[in-house]
Amino acid sequence: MDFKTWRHVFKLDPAKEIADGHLERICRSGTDAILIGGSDNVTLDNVLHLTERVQSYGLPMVLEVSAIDSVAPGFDYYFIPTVLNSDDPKWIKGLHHQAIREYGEILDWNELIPEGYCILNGDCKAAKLTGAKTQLAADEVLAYARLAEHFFRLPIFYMEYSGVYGDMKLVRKVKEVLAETRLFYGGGIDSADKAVAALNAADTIVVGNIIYENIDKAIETVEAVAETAD
Ligand code: 1GP
Repeated sequence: MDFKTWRHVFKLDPAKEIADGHLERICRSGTDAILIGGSDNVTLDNVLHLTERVQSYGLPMVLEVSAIDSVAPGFDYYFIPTVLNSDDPKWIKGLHHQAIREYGEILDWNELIPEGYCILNGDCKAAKLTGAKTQLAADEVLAYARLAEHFFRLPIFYMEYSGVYGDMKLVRKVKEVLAETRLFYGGGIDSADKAVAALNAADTIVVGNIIYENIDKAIETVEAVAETAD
């Protein structure tokens, strides 16, 4: 199992309710992995509860860590965001330093995958929480991508439009400047067409909100990706 081959990922928010039947459809949809993460009200309890429910389907599971006290065992990977376009060091390396200070001796470094986040929707919770500077010109975004790949050597660069569908022209441009670093795109994918267009621009697409709004549409995004050649 290698996250570098994933093309479609569902992101489940531990703070949101999901019925068993819907969860089953998500986990049996053919998606490459389940990412568990959110920006609000993520607790150890709700992470553990959701993990337990997802585990039985045997899919690759990732915890995207947003708070140190909600880290649970049992995941294949722990994705650790560093928000490149925040000016608050806490979100770039502060919480990370704190966590390593506490758990550095027992961490399995092979399970930790740092993600260079570039948050591009100023209205989303993550942008507000981290004070991300989202009004960026294309060359600023490209410079963050290059910073991620060539300076920090991050395995993932994540263009996060959470809640809105992003600028695919810009996503494509970013893809052109990345070679080793994998480009994740997330935000506003709520149909087969948008899923295909986003996958044509990025390496991996992340589908979140629509799971809770329209489960049929969510499933369509996986089917559409499956029909697209790798
Ligand atoms: C959110 O990037 C993901 O972190 C997915 O975005 O919820 O808008 O699908 P949506």
